[in-house]
Amino acid sequence: MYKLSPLPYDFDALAPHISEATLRVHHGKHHRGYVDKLNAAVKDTDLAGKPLEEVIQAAREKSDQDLFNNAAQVWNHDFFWKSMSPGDSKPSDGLTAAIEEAFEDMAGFKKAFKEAATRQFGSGWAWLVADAGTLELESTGNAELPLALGTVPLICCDVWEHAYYLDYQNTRTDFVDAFLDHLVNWDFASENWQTV
Ligand code: MN3
Repeated sequence: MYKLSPLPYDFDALAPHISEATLRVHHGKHHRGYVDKLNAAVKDTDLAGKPLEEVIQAAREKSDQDLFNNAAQVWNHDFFWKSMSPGDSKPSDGLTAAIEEAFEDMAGFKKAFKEAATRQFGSGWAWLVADAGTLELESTGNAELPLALGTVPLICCDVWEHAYYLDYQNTRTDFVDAFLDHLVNWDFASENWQTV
C-alpha cells in the first residue's frame, strides 16, 4: 500500500501565502485521492509495493495513462510539499553560483521560473531542474514529470488551479510570486543540487 505522506509542516504554516483551507483540501482530498486511486490500480498486480518511480516507468511503457497519472501525481505532490518551507532559507553557495550562471541573478531566476509557470496552459507543473550540471526550467502538463527526461528536479510548483484558486482565484501569477518570494525551500533545492 502506498501511503499519503504527511506534510512536512503544519497545515497553517504557509499562511498567508497558502491558506490552511487550501492545504487541507489539496493534501487531504487531491493528494489523498491520487494515493487511493494508485492503490486501487496496482492491487493484485505485480507492481504492488514496487518503488513509485518503477510504477511510473512501467505505466509509461505500457501506455496505462490512468495508472501513470495517479502514480506520477503522488510523486509530484510528495516533491512539491518538500519544495516549500515556512522559514527563510537560502541557496547554498554552489547553487547560488549555478543560478548566477544560468539566470544572471536571483531576480533573473524568478522571472524565468514565473514564465515557465505561466506559459503552462491549463493544469501542470513548473520545475527547476539540473541537466548535465546546468540549471534549466521545465513546464509539464497534467501529471507529467521530468524523471524520464534525464534531468534532476530541484524544486517544483504545482500550477493546477486547485493549488491556488481558494487563495488567488484566477491569478496564477500572484500565487507563483508568493511561492518564489516566500515559500521556496532552498535547503531542499541545495540538497538536490548536491546530488547532480
Ligand atoms: Mn496538486
